[in-house]
Amino acid sequence: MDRPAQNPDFTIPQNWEGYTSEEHARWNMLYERQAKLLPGRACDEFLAGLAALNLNEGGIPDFRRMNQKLHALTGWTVVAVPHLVPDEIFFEHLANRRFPAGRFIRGADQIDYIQEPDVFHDVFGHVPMLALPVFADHMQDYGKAGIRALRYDGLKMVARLYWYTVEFGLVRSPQGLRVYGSGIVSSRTETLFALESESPNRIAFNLPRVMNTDYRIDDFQETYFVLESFDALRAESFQDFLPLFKAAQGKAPLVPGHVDRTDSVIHRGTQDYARSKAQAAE
Ligand code: HBI
Ligand code: FE
Repeated sequence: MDRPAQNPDFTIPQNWEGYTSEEHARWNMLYERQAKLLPGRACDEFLAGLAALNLNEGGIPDFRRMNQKLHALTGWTVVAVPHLVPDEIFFEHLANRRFPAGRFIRGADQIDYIQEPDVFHDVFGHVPMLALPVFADHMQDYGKAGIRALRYDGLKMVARLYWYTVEFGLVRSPQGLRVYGSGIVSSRTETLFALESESPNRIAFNLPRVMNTDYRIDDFQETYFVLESFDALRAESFQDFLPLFKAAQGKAPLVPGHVDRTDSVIHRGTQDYARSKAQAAE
């Protein structure tokens, strides 16, 4: 599985027939665990997308079958890639309504933490939201914005936007806060932490604020940003980011746990978790 022949756009065949029964069983276990946890915690849009795509037909989804459903809903398809792809390749896929997904599944010894996105994170985590038209359009806009960002020194800023929304976003619902970010919904522990822990900040989404805030890649977030709605995300993101890139030039980004006096704070975190982790590392 380690060095498959690769196209210039980094795609490879999924080779669905190549998965072992242990790998399919691992998908089923992860699926069942999250499907039980997410009602009342993930937003309705995510749960509707998950239900529409039949990702529990038995084992790791066959992208060919899944794509028939997804493409009919929003014009997106999922393509298999071996690992993380270069930024420009990633953005080019998104700008053309293709989502690059890892085809390997995490090992039995890494059920709760993986470094690189596997098929469970990429498919269970990302694809349900791609079945929602406004989010599907936003993801394409994001790909186009990413291509421009590479030209204008804005990569870090668009990557932060992606991180704090697509990967680790929360959204308000009439019944309370809900998760939709793929890094959260594909993780049992982070679903509970993001919603129920006293430790992290929960702050209303604000585009320039988010684009100027560093993030952690190796642990739970110190701050989660909360959308009013997916329409609001698309509306705010559908703008030329160039003035924002320029305004940020030469300024240090905010640290992940920062709370600003201009923030609309929903929950001021204790940061007990981050502090205990930092102490343990000393
Ligand atoms: N590649 N396969 C894959 N998945 C990603 O999420 C990804 C990537 N390459 C680059 C990248 N993400 C970043 O550019 C964005 O998250 C900003
Ligand atoms: Fe992801």
